[in-house]
Amino acid sequence: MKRILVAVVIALLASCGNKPSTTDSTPQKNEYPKTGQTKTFDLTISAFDWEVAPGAIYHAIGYNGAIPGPRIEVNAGDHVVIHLKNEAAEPHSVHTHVVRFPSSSDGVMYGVAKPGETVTVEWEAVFAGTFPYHDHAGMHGEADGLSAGLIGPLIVHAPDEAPAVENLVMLEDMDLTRYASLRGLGIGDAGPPDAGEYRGGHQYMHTINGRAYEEWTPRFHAKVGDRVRWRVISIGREFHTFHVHGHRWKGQDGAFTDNINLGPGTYSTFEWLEDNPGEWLYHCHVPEHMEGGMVGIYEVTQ
Ligand SMILES: [Cu+2]
Repeated sequence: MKRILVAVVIALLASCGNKPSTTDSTPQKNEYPKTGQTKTFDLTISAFDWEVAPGAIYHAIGYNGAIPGPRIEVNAGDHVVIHLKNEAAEPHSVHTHVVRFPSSSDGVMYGVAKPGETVTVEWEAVFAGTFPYHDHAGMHGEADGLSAGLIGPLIVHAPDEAPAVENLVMLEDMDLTRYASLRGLGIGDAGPPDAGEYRGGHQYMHTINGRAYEEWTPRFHAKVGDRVRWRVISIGREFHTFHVHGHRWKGQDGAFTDNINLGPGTYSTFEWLEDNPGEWLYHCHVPEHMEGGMVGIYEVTQ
């Protein structure tokens, strides 16, 4: 009898181990309670020319005329409604990561806007963090939409988040065939490359927030003593790293790092208390990607 009781207790303990811990307060594992608030956004998909770098004109398709599209910024627990209007020539959608939604809002088989159509998708933003949203029309139609520019950031603030200077970074790989002109590579009417214009084999291909090279990518600013929060999303075709000079932060494994790995469709939110003034590079550490434009400047003043 005693042996049976021990076996039952062991079996119960084993089954408990398969369930989510009720004491785990990690936001990625536990949903935040609903706020009762609804946040509504209008996204219009259209074709437009986008300047990836001075003179580098890209035949883009994007959300609201920019790469990336607008920030969808909400609080954890908010209900999100998006009216998606498609003014482009092909079906497109808006799909996102780490929210709860019905399959009708997935943007793959359902929730897709045909040319001229407006559809509504709804998400429950119950997890905090930084995530991408992007086109996902059709089971295999994702890559073209992403490289055309149909990408954007979803920022979900946790209720206990400390106020911070926030730096948003979207790493994206641009498609060389979509350029109307490209200085240095002699595409279109840009003319032959001048001496010294090449900076790498992947020139103008790798971008930060739709822009290439430090003269054109976001220049981030902070002051000593600021809490600085980085929201980094990788949404292109290739694997990147994200490296900031002169700083380190706690990576997802809890160890300190100054360079994190980001595959396509991954993201990271991290922060530090600023204590190192100066002009610092931030960039992908793959040499061809950095030489191809994935580099910017972070300036810290006293
Ligand atoms: Cu890279």
